[in-house]
Amino acid sequence: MAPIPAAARHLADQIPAATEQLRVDGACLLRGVVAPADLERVRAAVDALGTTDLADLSGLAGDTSVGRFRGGVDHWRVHPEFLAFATTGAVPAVTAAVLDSRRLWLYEDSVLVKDPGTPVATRWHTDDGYFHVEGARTATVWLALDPAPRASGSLRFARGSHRADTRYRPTLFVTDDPIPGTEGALPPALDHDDPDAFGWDLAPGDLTIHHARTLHAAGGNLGSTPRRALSIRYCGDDTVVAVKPGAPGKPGFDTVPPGTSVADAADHLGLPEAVLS
Ligand SMILES: O=C(O)CCC(=O)C(=O)O
Repeated sequence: MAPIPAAARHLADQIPAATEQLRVDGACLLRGVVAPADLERVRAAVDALGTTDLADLSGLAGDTSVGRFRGGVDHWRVHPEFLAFATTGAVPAVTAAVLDSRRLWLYEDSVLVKDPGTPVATRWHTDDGYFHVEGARTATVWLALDPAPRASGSLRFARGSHRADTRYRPTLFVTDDPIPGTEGALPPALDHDDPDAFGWDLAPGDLTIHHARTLHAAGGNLGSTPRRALSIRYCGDDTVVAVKPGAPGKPGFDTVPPGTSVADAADHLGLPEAVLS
C-alpha cells in the first residue's frame, strides 16, 4: 500500500472503505475533503471565469431555458490557481491514497456549472473514451462546490461498469451523439433509478472519485441554487499513453509511442506532477 500523504491523514478513517468501493463498484465518496477557506478560493476562481473559459453546453443540447449548463476544460493551463489546487493539498493526497498510487499527474481539470433550473442532463458516458491515457489508476475526482443533492445534478454511476470489457465512444456530453471519427460502442441510456445506478447527495467540500471506465451521468439542476463542480482527472503509477482516434486532442500525445508510461512521458507532455506530502 502507498503511504497516506500527510495532507490526507484527516481522512484516514474513510480511505479503506472508499478504496474498496472504487475497486468493486467503480466509484466512491469522501466527505469533508476540502476546508471551507480553500473551497471559497475555488468558488472565487470559478466565478471569475469568462465566456472564453466556459462553453454554453445548454446551447449544444438545443436547450433555451434561462438556466444554463456551462463547462470548460484545462483551466490549469491558463489560471495558476487551478494548477495549485489540483496538484497540492488534500485533493491529490486523498486521491493518491484511494488509488494506492505513489505518484499522481494532472491530466486535465474541468469546471461544470449548472444554473438553477437547467433541465440539461449530462448523458451516460465513460471518461476513458475522451482520455488519451489508460490504466486502472486513471480516475476522475468530482468536487462539489455547492450543495449537490441528486436533484441538483450530482453524479450517478453504473455499478461495476468499469469491470466490463466494453469501450465506449465519447459523445457530445449533453446529447447521445458520438463525436465523429471516434471508435467503440455507443454508451447505453441507463435509467437513473435503475437498482445498479448509484450516487450520493454531496455537501460542499465532499467529492466522488470514479474509475475512467465507469459509466456515469448527471441529471439537470432542479434545485434553486447553482451546482458548481470542479472535476479533476488524474493519472497514476500504471497510467500509459493511449491516443483515442477522433477524441479532442491534447498537446504532444501524438508524438509519444502508445503504451509509454505517463511517469516517463509526463515531462515531455507537460503534465504536472502532484506534490504528495
Ligand atoms: O458535472 C457533470 O455534469 C458531469 C461531470 C463528468 O461527467 C465528469 O467530470 O466526468
